[in-house]
Amino acid sequence: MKIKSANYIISAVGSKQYPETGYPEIVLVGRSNVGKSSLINSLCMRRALARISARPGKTQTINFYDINEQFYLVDLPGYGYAKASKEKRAEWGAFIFEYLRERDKLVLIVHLIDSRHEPMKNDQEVSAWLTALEIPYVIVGTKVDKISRGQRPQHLAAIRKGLKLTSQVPALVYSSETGEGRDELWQYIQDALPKNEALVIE
Ligand SMILES: Nc1nc2c(ncn2[C@@H]2O[C@H](COP(=O)(O)OP(=O)(O)O)[C@@H](O)[C@H]2O)c(=O)[nH]1
Ligand SMILES: [Mg+2]
Repeated sequence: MKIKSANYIISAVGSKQYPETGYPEIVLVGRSNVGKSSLINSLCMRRALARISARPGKTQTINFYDINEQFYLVDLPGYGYAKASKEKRAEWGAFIFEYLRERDKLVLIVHLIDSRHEPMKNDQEVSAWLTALEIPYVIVGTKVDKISRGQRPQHLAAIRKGLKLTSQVPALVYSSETGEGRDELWQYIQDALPKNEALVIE
């Protein structure tokens, strides 16, 4: 796996700011604090590509990262921030929906779930909603370094059950601390990219 370049492009607050290069997009979505920014940094082997926020849920932006000038990793705003108002939550849905509706180059949705806990109600709702889009969809259980090896299958099974995933939906575990799961996730990303893009990744 070779990352030749990884660059932050923009934190979009509206659709007019979305890039227009037409690259394929890999979307990351998850609860606030699930480890999305850490995963982006870990995937790209960069320490500070995505900001790791100590104050989650502050701004609702869609962040685009250009990888190898071939595709984008797209970081959607986290949902489920405990202190967010009802209005903010509705805003999340509308913003994300607009993005998902407008972009025709979405090739993979990566849904992050904290592998330590059973999926919460909003994880279930978002999962049902994302699956209905019929875009390739993969589950990533984050922070797996916090779980002993022996317990991992149980935790992954609990995620599957909680989200009512069909056996076709792949689920893997990830640790941004150790890099565990990195190669596996890149493989899914590579498989999701159009052939000519995939060739660039060694
Ligand atoms: N142990 C461990 N902690 C993590 C991992 N990923 C993220 N974290 C921690 O979880 C918190 C939230 O991470 P962040 O990436 O900002 O989450 P985001 O809100 O989803 O972008 C931070 O304190 C991170 O250091 C991981 O793989 N293992
Ligand atoms: Mg973040």
